[in-house]
Amino acid sequence: MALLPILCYPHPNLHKIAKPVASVDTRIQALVQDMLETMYEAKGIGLAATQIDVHERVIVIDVSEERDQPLVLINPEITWKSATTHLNEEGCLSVPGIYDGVERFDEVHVKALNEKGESRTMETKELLAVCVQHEMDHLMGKVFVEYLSPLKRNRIKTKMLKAQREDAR
Ligand code: K1U
Ligand code: ZN
Repeated sequence: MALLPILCYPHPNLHKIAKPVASVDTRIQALVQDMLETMYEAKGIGLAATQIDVHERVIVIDVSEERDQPLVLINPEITWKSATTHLNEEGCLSVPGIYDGVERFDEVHVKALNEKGESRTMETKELLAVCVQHEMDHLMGKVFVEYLSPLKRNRIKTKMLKAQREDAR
């Protein structure tokens, strides 16, 4: 297993659109293990392959308190969305230290392959539903700050670039 570097906003590769996984083979299973290790080490509740500069439709999630219920979503598709939405506070491992409100569907049903290549449909709500929507946005090249106003987004971009310059010194 390996810890993988996480791309930081505004890295241009965060805007790449991920391609479907053709086959859940040993390469994808190794990628999933590395993504889980990286997510747990970063203390995140989710991670999309886009964030580690791999542009294939793979997501890992664990919203459990005990951090012992990993979920693997390969080629995820939302099959149903609730009529209602809610403003939720979100963070992102690619935008460290920034939290803000994003409107998300309250519940979504998602069909995906697991790490064994088996197709499953999950009915999600609360934090899991928010996390699924956030991670699926990453696979489409969208970072949560793009839901914020241009003013806020530009301030965040400037702050991130300044922090990255200081880290590079
Ligand atoms: O995709 C990511 O960058 C992971 C991200 C997932 C996420 C968090 C919160 C709402 C939606 C999606 C994180 O894990 S950020 C860090 C974190 O653990 C966290 C932040 C706020 C609330 C709950 C958890
Ligand atoms: Zn994120």
